[in-house]
Amino acid sequence: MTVVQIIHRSLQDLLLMKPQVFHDSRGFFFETYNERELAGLGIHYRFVQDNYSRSRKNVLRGLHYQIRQPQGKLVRVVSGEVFDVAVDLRRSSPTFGKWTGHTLSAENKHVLWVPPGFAHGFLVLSEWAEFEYKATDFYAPEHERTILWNDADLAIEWPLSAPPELSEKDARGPAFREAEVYSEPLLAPRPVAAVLDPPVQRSGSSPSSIPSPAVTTATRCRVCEHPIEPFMSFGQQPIAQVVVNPEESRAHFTYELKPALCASCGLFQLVDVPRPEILFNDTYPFFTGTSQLMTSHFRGWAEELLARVRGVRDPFIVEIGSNDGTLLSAVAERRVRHLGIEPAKSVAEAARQKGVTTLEAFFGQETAQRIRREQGPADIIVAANVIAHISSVADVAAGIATLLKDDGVFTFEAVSLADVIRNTEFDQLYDEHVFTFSVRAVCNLFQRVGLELVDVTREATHGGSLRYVLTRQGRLPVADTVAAALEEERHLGLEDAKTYQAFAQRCAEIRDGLRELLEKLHKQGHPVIGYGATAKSTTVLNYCGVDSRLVEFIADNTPMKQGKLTPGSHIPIRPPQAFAERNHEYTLLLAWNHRAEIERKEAAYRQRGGKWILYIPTVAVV
Ligand code: DWN
Ligand code: ZN
Repeated sequence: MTVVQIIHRSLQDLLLMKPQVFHDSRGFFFETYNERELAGLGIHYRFVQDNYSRSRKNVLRGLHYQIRQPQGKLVRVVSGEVFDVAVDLRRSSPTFGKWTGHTLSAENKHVLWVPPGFAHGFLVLSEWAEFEYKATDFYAPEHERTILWNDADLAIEWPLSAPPELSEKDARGPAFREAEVYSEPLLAPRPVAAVLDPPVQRSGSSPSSIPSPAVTTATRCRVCEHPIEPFMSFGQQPIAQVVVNPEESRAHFTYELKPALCASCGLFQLVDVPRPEILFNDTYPFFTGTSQLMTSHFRGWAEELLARVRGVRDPFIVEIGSNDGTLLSAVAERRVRHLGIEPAKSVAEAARQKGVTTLEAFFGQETAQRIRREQGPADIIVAANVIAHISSVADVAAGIATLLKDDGVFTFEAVSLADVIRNTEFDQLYDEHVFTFSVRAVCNLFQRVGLELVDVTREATHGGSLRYVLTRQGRLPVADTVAAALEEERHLGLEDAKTYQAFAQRCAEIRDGLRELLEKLHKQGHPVIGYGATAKSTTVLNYCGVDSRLVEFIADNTPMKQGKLTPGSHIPIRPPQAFAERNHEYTLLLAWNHRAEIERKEAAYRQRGGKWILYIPTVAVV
């Protein structure tokens, strides 16, 4: 569709366009849709459904919208004439609550782009009208909502000559004031074609099944909607845990890894985030149980949780992101009622084999309501290294508040922002870690849903994590640990932009230092082997430009990763035996958070003079 004129931009993001029409003696021709043209206008959505209707004069259809799976619509009239209305329902938009009306007809051939987040409707002005539109998401009746067409606050000036003909549902729509609106900002997609070139190949999910938009870009904080700006960039990065089959195409999907700090609520977040379905699916290769340390850590935590519900009748423990069931298996063994929620099939299957009841789903308000309805409220909701992975974290928080029993406890662990900044753990930043939480940001986030942070403790796992305990407001006394942690963050300057500039500078120094060291060893003819094909290593290898020239292979004990190549850098991944047999002198320790365990397992390497290359907090050979 060659757009010859943008006629109107009456509401934020809405576009009224006039396509180029070619007339000759036979009639006329015009393109009704052209992906590239629309991308040029900033419309990067993939359209998944076309709808067509015919209606008589004075029929009014609307005002319709879907509160979840919001649909963007590209609308036009094929025959006749309508008065087409869109109402902006996005609270974060400067035109929230405003309406716009346009005449669309077969004659003027105007095309209207109604972005997701708007209610839409039309009134037929001609004897009959045929109306067609493309939608960016599927029809979902359970999420469909209506606003009363003649709501007094909206005061839409329909060009009516008689009372309109309405469906029963449309005649009974709620007033705008009572209607559900979009309280979270709807993130605009980035150009999909540019980043999917050519797309990644994964077994069981063809590239074309990657839903659009592949990457969302936040210009506002995902929780408080304050504008955000990245303070640095780690460049284009592949998906951290899509290990590549050597036989398959090596071209890969990328997104730009660039973090930002919300100056209002203190939430540290990535600006660009790939869609979760691309990350967490049937080929997700991270299994908690690959580490003895993590297995015993989760066993210990499970014991603490079981102690908390001792004496409670028929307690119910829910884990969000239950992975391979390492934590819940201890609960299942005691025959305590439990439910693991895990969207990645690969690990969910492993959990079921351990006797853990597992629901394959993403967690949010909707899943929470369903579980509460079917199984009752939870005494404990637990989550390890997952809350920070979900870009719709506000919806997750709401879901937790829904599912939790009145005197229930929500406890979770996440990598600590203080540690990431203090130790320059830049490799903790990758697609899965949408957020890196500070205590302050956690307080602000959960306060919104009536949950209070009552305790926070340090855990040594993953290079420095925090374990948070929350309850409904005022249920338990707040431990001194909370004020102490907040004070420590202030002292570290976590609210200060300069802290992040200095962090960026240190990251660049590590990148240059590591690269220099690896180049030097290469020139001297020393082979370097990597240890641990971690998600973190994807950031390190791609940011520092390290490939199989500088690191011969990476040893890893995860069967699903062995025989594959690392994402982007394409370094072969081999089982730990290959490491033991290589007889080399230098190893880049990419799983540095498991250093003690790995050094113990590979004691023979040290004994024969092997050295470890570290890069956190600075580049060192030990
Ligand atoms: O948050 C996350 C954390 C919990 O786990 C996820 N987003 C993804 C994942 O991150 P990671 O891959 O950086 O985690 P790990 O635990 O540092 O990964 C360790 C890797 O090293 C695994 O691939 C297993 C491997 N390994 C090994 O080969 N031998 C680990 C140990 C302990 C070993 O002895
Ligand atoms: Zn914020």
